[in-house]
Amino acid sequence: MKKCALITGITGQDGAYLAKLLLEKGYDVHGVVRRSSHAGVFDHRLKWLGVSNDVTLHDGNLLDLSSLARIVQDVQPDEVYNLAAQSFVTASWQQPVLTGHITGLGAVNLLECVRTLRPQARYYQASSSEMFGLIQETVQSESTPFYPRSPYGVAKLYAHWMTINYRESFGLHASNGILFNHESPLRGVEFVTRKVTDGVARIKLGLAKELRLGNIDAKRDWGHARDYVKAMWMMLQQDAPDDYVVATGRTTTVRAMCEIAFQHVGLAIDEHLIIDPKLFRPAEVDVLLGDPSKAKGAFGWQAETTLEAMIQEMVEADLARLRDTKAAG
Ligand code: NDP
Ligand code: GDR
Repeated sequence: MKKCALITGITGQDGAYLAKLLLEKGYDVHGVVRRSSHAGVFDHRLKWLGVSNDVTLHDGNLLDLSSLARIVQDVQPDEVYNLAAQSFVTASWQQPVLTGHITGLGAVNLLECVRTLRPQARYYQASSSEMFGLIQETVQSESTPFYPRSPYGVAKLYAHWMTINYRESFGLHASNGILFNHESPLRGVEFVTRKVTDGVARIKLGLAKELRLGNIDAKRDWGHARDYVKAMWMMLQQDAPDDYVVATGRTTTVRAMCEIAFQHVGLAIDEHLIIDPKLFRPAEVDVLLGDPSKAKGAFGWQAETTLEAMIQEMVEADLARLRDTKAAG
């Protein structure tokens, strides 16, 4: 019997990579998509990966429990991956209530549907290293205390604890993946890696002169989304549900990540990079560095892609995309 997976956030970066992985493993893959006035462009990431015709999409919204109930009832999934969220940290100060509804309470809407309609399904919650926030320990593991620094981080922490609560209260097979930053050519352009690779590609092609960034002293533990979705799947294959940190174990400043991109195309960073105080955040997470040893010990997961290889792949993808756009227009 084919296994059946339901993915919320299937049109996002991770949703697309996870859909591809599960299709390769022989799953029947279903995804939740919210209605958009831009019909037709919503699944561009799935198209980029060549899987848009192989997944079944259902109209629904994490804010609307009735839509999720209908979908869970129809699909009867074996595995549910809750990847949908308002996921941009900066936007969470501009829309803190909406972020709380989608990123926090939205997870509970889905947990309720699983609990009442499909309790045997295994559930994955997309938790985040943003929950660590103001760092209490130099290297963060599953036992590091949380101290979120943004409305997004607070909302994620609520969903994280509700996932644990549903596991302990109702015996659901529900796991939290505490994922550190992960990127790819499918990353939204508002996030710093993709903003940098897109900006560097534009400068290289003569379409822009400068790149404006905020706090380039912040440090992040960056991995590749393709590697990280494997960890999500592996978590749900374990006999017992649990919570796992997923990270590379290496941290790098935004500036050093930027240098990789500029060097790749032979440009000097100091001739193009401008620091814009307007892009600094009301509260910053200065440094993140994860310890993935629990995931490695439990199911052998480890990051496969270096930061250098990933940034170069992203720059090349942005160069190709911009050249295509230029040629077409
Ligand atoms: P993206 O921002 O690329 O994707 C978010 C997805 O959520 C999109 O498909 C979006 O749909 C969907 N969505 C947003 N609001 C709703 C809603 N109300 N109802 C239904 N769907 C909705 O995120 P990523 O793929 O990067 O991340 C996946 C998950 O992992 C997120 O929960 C994120 O917070 C979390 N995470 C990400 C990390 C990272 O570094 N990437 C690290 C740790 C956690 P639409 O296309 O319509 O906008
Ligand atoms: P983050 O990712 O907030 O860690 O959340 P982002 O790429 O947005 O920021 C990383 C760091 O770069 C600094 N920075 C800038 N960031 C952006 N976006 N734009 C800029 O111009 C800029 N200049 C400097 C930021 O201040 C920050 O320190 C991501 C999201 O995917 C979350 O959903 C996820 O949970 C966490 O990663 C883990």
